Amino acid sequence: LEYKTNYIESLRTELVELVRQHLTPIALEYGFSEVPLETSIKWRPVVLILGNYSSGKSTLINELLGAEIQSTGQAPTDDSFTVITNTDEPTLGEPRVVEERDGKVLLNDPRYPFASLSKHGQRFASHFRLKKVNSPFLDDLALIDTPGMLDSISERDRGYDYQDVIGDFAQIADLVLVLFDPHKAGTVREAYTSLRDTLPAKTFEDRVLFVLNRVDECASLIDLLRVYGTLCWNLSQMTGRKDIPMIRLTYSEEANKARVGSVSDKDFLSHLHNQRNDLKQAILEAPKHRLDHLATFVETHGEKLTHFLEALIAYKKAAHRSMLKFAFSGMGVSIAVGLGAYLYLASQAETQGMFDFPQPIQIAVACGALVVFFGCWFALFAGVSHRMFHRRQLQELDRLTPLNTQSRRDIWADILPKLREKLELSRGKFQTKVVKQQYKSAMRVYKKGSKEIREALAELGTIRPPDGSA
Ligand SMILES: Nc1nc2c(ncn2[C@@H]2O[C@H](COP(=O)(O)OP(=O)(O)OP(=O)(O)O)[C@@H](O)[C@H]2O)c(=O)[nH]1
Ligand SMILES: [Mg+2]
Repeated sequence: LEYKTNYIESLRTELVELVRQHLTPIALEYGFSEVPLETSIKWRPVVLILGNYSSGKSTLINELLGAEIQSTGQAPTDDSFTVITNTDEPTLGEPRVVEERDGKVLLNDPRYPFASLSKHGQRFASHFRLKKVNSPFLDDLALIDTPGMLDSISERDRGYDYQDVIGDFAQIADLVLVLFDPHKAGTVREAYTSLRDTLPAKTFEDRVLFVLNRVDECASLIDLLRVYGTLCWNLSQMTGRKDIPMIRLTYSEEANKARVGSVSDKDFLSHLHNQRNDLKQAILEAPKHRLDHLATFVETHGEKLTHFLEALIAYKKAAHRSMLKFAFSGMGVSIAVGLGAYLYLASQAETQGMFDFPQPIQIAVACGALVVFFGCWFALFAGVSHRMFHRRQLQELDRLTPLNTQSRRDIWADILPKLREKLELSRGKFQTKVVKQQYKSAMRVYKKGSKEIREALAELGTIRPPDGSA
């Protein structure tokens, strides 16, 4: 197990280093990211907790930490994003908040992975904070509590783009929990759309856990089934799929006990297995997702950047071909001009006795005319020809690279604006050698990095402690 941990750690370091050296410079140069790519993956494993307001996010977090760290209550209680992580030094005593940081500091601190969130502005920064808590639950991971999703549009004026922010956090997170409660099982759109748009499709199912929380508040088993059905229906409307992701059914024993004036028939609860502990276990396993997350990270960025560079190289190739064509036609015309000059001289010599030079000189003069004409042709029209080619290319960028698979088409849609910008700004003049070098290096990381890590993951899957429980 020790070996396994060390192995994971060294693999992780190696991968982060590969990204830093080979992918980040490209991403920065072409504007795919404002901060080094590895920023979001170099920190600790992160669990992001999303959900409707009052779905019990903070209650769950407090239960995991073993102390009242987050405030809880009916109605929207907390409109902040709170990162909860361990203390730098081991701190004895009951779990409590040992240190707090506010958003502005947090966004600018290079030790944390949140630099990319600075773009969401002041309003977001003032709704962002970090708490260091001395709870053993945080030994291997950090939690992020979020403001609840709201159901009415008018309530959503938060002063920053909630969906975008969620998307950015989701990219940092190794595991995303989405909590619903029986009262609002219909409000799934706000979270779902931003998750779908930012998380790579192939890891979506591994990385997102759906939870129907507060099930103790259902009036009866029938009521629970109705709520469950509603949630399934809404999720499938969102995903466009008929198969429903696994939804864990949980409730807080404590909150349930504290409920006053309960009138519901709670007999059904005794038949229902509270999946609270399973959920806790799943959260504790978030660090295991880190390698997979890294592999996917390298693959997504590798694929995107190599496709972009591939397009630049293809552009250059086409430019080269077009220039060659231009030169050949120029050569053709020049030869005609040279030949014309020669024939003219010869005929003049014969009929009028003018230009009666020896033949070698006539030929030399004709060649001279040819060269001068070609030179002028080139000087005058090469620029025009390139501009025409450039304009034509910009109109049909889609033809630059093969777009034969859906995933390539998706990536293409993503990189097209940047490609257009790069070509327009450089007017198609950039160094092919540099781009080719970048392509080679990105391709190596993309193929090697993801292959190595997938193999390692497969291997790790086979290493088990003697009791076979891991
Ligand atoms: N019966 C019952 N009540 C719960 C459960 N979980 C939370 N509650 C109560 O529901 C209310 C809202 O819980 P919070 O944990 O504050 O919910 P939240 O998702 O953090 O809400 P916001 O921060 O406002 O988005 C509190 O009064 C909790 O005591 C549960 O499983 N069962
Ligand atoms: Mg809360």
